[in-house]
Formats: sequence, C-alpha cells, structure tokens
Amino acid sequence: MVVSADRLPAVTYGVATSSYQIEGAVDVDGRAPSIWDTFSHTPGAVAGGETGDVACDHYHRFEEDLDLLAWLGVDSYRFSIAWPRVLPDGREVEARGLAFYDRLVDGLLARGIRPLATLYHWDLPQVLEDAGGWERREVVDAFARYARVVAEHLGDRVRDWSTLNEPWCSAFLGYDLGVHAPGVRDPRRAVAAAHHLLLAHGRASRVLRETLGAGAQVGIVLNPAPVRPASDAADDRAAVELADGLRNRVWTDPLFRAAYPDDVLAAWDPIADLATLHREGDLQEIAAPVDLLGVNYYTPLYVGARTSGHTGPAPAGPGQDHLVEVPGPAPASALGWSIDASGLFDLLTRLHTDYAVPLAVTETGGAFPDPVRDGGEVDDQDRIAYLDGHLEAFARAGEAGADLRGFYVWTLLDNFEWAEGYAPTFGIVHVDRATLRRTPKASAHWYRALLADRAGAVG
Ligand code: IFM
Repeated sequence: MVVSADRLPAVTYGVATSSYQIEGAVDVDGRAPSIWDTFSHTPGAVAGGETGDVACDHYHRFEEDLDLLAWLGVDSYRFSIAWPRVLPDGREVEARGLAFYDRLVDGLLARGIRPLATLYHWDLPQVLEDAGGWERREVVDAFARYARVVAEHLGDRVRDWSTLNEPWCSAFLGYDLGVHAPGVRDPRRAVAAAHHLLLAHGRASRVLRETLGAGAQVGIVLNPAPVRPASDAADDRAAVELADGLRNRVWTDPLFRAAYPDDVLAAWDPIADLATLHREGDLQEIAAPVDLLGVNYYTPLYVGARTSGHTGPAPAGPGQDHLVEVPGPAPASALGWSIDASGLFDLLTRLHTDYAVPLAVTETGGAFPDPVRDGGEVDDQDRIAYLDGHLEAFARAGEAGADLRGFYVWTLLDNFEWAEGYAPTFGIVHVDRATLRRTPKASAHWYRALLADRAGAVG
C-alpha cells in the first residue's frame, strides 16, 4: 500500500454511477426509450447482445444501494439523471420520473451523503435523436429546458451539479466511430455534435445558476488523457500535438478560453462547414463560469503517425486519419487499458497550470478478472492496487499545487459497460447477474477502511 489516510487531501470522497448503466426498469413509470435502449437492441451493437433493460435494477433496489453507500462511509455520491424518465417525449414532464430522484436524493441526505448530480450521461431521449439529436442546434434548448425542470425540482436538496459526462464519448464514439449510441459514422456530424454539446453545457449551466441561486456548484465532466508518442520518431512525437488537440484542448479551450484551438479548426475545416456551425456568441456562451472541472481518468492515449509505419485505427475524433492509436505498455486492465497512475498526476497538474480551475477526479477505476468465490466474494487485490496508486498520484498532484476538491471511484456496482456489455466489471461491489445480489469486494472493504481512517486523521 502506498497511500495512507493521513496523506490524502482533505477533500470529498465518493463513488460514481450512471443511470443507464445501473437503473434498469426501462419501461417503468412513464420512461421512454433513450438512444442507448435503441442502440443496445440493435443486433451486433453490444457484446453478447446485452442491454440495460435490467442492469442492476437499481430503480427498484436503490434503498439497498443507499445502505451500501452509507456502509462505505462516502461523503458524496455521483449519479446521473435519466432524461427520458423526466421528459419522456421531450416535452411533457413525467412526475413519476422526478419522484424516483426525490426518493434517491432524500435517501442520500438522510444518510448524510452529499448528492452530485449529472444531467447527461449519454441517455438522450430517442424522440430527440429522431429530431436530429446532438447534430442539430435545436437540442441545445431542449437540454436547457430539461436542466431547468430538474433543477427547479431537486435544487433545494442537490447543490452540486454537472451538465455533461464525457462529451468526447457522445460526439466521437457516438457520431464518428459509431461504437456508442446513436451509432453514426460521419465525421461531419461528429463535429456538429461536439459543438452542440459544448453549447448545451454553456446554456444549461446558465439555467442551473439562475435556478439554483447562490451557493450551488455547477461544472462539467470530461475524460481528458495525457497523450504520449508511440516511439521517439519525429513523426510520432509530432502526432502527439494534434491528438492532444482532438482529445483534450477541443473541450478545454472553448470552455476556459472561449476559443477552439487553431490546430483543431484546421483539422476540421475540410470536414465541416464551420462558418455555419460556429455562430457569433457561441463561444462566449460555452465559456460560462465553471466551479468544478470533473476529470475521468483511466489510461493515457498512445499515438503514432502512419508515416512511421504504424497501422490500425486512428484515435476517435474527426480529422486525424493520418494518426494511429497504439496500445500502451503493460500492465493493462481487463479491457487492455494500460495502467499508469502517473498519467493522472500529469493530467491534474497540467489542467491546473493551463486553466487554473478547481478539479475533482469524478471517475477512476479498473475492470479486472474478478474471479468470484462461493457466496459472491471477490478478492480483487488488482483493483485495490490500482485505486491505491491513483489515490497516491492524486495526493501528489495536490502536493504539487493542483486545486483538488474531490475523488470518486468508478464504480459502486458491476454494471452495463456500454458496448462491452456486462463482461468487464468495474464495481467495488459484485453484482450476481442471475440474482442481482450485491456483495462488497475486497476493494470495497479497503476503501471503507481508508475512508474511516481518513475521518480519524482529518478530524
Ligand atoms: O463506464 C464508463 C462510464 O460510463 C464513463 N467513463 C468510463 C467508464 C468506464 O469505461
């Protein structure tokens, strides 16, 4: 063990989940389909044909999950609200959908746990996708209206909000590579989706502030990655700059500098009609004040240039077909993602230096083999080592001056891992797929003990 409780920054600690990955109950209490319902039911889209229809059935078992959170001793719980439960047809408010989040939030507060709500973790109502989805500018007002409905309803009890989770995935995995919902493969549409996601963030964050009043915290969650060259060759080192633009600066420069990076604009100019897409005033709206930047970190991105002889798919994000994403070095998690806690340190210190924004790690964690013993026990020492190393990197970034506010483990429960289905397990609590019985893994006991010690150490 490398991190001790007294070394941990005195910030908020928690765990994170998202609606479609855990709730199930997809046709209950007026909920309508989201793009992920449609996509997961499309043959060949998700490994094993799995869907979020049942997921962890958290919608019906949330009290048990709240008790697990209380047992863990977390300060905060990061969850997302399902847009298609609240505005199933995109227009009329579904009171039963909001009532579920009342029960969840009230249950958290009754247990002394602070809610951190994300408005959008990828479950766009299908009806809005049918009207053009993130590709069309109209979605921006629809998102702002959804933000107002939810904030008016929960804002007296939920004071910490994020607008979007990982717009890189929504725009580039969803509209460029087509491996996430809505399964589109069109770089022009991906460029449009990216812009409208940013604009939706800006418009919704203004609405959240107006609705919530003073003292609320409004932020956004990104999944930036440190970008590293596949080799020392000059072309590979040059590839890093553009890949960094399309993974990181394409989000952070508009958000914190009210400008798209020049290299990104140059890469996109041949793909999309930017003069029509990027309208006057958009960047000022996108660069609304942000109280907290959430950082989801799993692995660095390794890139090379095709001219150096690398072959394979380009990194996600239109405009870099001449680049190749290559696997990072061992060790890797069960999804083949290189494990490298130094990447978290690099990311947090860089974001602090470049943008001077308060930061939280809103997700980190790993999928590991997780052999299950009789009775559901999982001795996941590999996950403990992962979390330990990443907490140490987090502490080091704080010591180096980054303004850190929180750390959330991904994730509470083994759940629906998008296009990968249920096979990769990220939870610190095992969920038996047949019975949905929850059993804390060794990592949950470890995190609980660390949080309890920290409570003693921090006083
Ligand atoms: O499961 C996802 C989550 O929904 C978003 N961030 C990455 C996680 C692991 O892939």
